[in-house]
Amino acid sequence: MTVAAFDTLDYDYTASVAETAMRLMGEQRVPPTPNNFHVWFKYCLGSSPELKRTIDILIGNRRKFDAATNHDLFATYAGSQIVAEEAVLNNASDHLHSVMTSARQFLTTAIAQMRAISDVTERTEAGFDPRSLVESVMSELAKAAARAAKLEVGFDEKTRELDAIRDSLNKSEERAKTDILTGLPNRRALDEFFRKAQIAAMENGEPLSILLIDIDHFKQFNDNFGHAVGDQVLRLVAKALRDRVRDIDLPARYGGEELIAVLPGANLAICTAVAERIRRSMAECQITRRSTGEILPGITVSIGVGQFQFGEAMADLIDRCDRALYLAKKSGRNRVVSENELNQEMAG
Ligand code: GH3
Ligand code: MG
Ligand code: MG
Repeated sequence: MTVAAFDTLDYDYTASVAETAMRLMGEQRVPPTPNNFHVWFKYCLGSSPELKRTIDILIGNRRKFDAATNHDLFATYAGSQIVAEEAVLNNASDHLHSVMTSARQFLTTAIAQMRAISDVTERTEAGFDPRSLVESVMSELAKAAARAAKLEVGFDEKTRELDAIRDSLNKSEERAKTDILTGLPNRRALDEFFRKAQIAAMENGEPLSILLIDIDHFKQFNDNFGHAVGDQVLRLVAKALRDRVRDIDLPARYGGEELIAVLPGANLAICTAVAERIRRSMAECQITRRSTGEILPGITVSIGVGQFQFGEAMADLIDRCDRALYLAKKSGRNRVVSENELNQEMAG
């Protein structure tokens, strides 16, 4: 879809953009694959300010365009957009077409009406009886007004239909970014949010931190009480997380029994404090089985915390959180470990 839009550009210009893209890819050692070319062509075209900023920051930081980064760039700025654009276009094109048809009809009628009025005016100039001419003009104007009013109703209807389509597209996009089990944003939403938060953090020089939560001994819990009860617990942890982050943060389901939160503006200490509150709320929570009233063994979580380093990929930051999380598990579970402790352990 995006490629089709490129086709409408003039040949010389397109060729020069392509040449620049190939040159830059060569300089940055980006393998010339179709997906990478798509990204860099778009970068050189300047059609996506976000893509441009991200690549400029990566180049400014002398980051390597490794396979993961290239894949991320394509998925974020080219791949997913193509899918989204296709969905929007496929769903809305019929309605847009009918609106365009109405518009054309409206203009055709309006032009015919103006001709009729101007015919009457010409007759006036030719010296006809003024009273009958005034009546003719008035009758043509009345006809024009009636038709315009009818078309306006049609337009209103189409506009409402388009509004409904836009709403349903927004809702389906929302669904595509939500995890069904927990109701939290999913990985896709996380990637998108982090990308923007990362750019904002680099531009404003503000900190950005994430916390990674893993339920302790969850397999055993599932084995003892069944997967359905396990699912309820997962929802409970999701709620504990959602309730303890701010509106500007993004809590998300990272995978299986792992939840994550991105905290813009928070440094390691603040993020660790938030993580600690989440950990404590779970440790203090008593879980009762609704059907039987049976009190279930307490659920605890371990959390790894890390702070974004200028220019790094999300995967690298999550990797440090993951290692901190592993250390939390190793040192007894039901605890929060930050990446600082990771460094201390390596030094010690
Ligand atoms: P640890 O304290 O080391 O994290 O132990 P653990 O048992 O939690 O870790 P492990 O990785 O061995 O097991 C994770 C379990 O999480 C296994 C799987 O059954 C459970 N799990 C993952 N996703 C879901 C889910 O959506 N629902 C339920 N009920 N369980 C899940
Ligand atoms: Mg796990
Ligand atoms: Mg676990």
